Amino acid sequence: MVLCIGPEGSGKTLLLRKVQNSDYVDKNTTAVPTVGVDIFNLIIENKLYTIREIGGAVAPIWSKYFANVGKVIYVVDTSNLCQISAAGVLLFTVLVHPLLQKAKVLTMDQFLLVLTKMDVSYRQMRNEALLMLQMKRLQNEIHQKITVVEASAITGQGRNEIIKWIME
Ligand SMILES: Nc1nc2c(ncn2[C@@H]2O[C@H](COP(=O)(O)OP(=O)(O)OP(=O)(O)O)[C@@H](O)[C@H]2O)c(=O)[nH]1
Ligand SMILES: [Mg+2]
Repeated sequence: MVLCIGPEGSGKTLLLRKVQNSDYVDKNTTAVPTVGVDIFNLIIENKLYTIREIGGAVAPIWSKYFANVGKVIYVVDTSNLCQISAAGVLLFTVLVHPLLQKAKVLTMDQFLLVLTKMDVSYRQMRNEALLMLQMKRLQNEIHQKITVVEASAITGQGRNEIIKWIME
């Protein structure tokens, strides 16, 4: 099972809808905050993948879902640098959680960091975001690889990379 988490309003729901169906989302599509959990089923090459999004509003109970998780997608809003430090703190608490360590999510390159809303971000904000998330320090501390993808639910940027990563 794939778990999708990230701060409130970071763009998880819209991104997963876009991943599910590239025609579904355009610049007029909106999403409402996820109350609790949302399930997205994805069929790729006749295989079913289930992605479970947990709303940012219930971040304190994300860890309840860590037990049987195979992969984690962490979504950050690149256009909102004010929110990014908070996103980084949350990310750190996720990465060091014993259940995820136990689930070996971190030992097998199963952690995807999605920098989304790139359609409303500047190219340089990617680097700014990674700096603010303290990625270098994080990578050193957890000794594991985190894959980073730039994405947008509006333009579909990153969609193929995300699908490929889910299938791996
Ligand atoms: N410009 C732009 N806006 C986006 C993008 N993704 C999401 N949004 C907008 O950001 C807002 C929040 O998006 P959601 O997908 O609901 O965010 P979420 O992470 O699921 O939020 P919670 O469920 O509350 O945790 C909505 O108004 C979306 O329309 C994107 O790639 N580009
Ligand atoms: Mg949502």
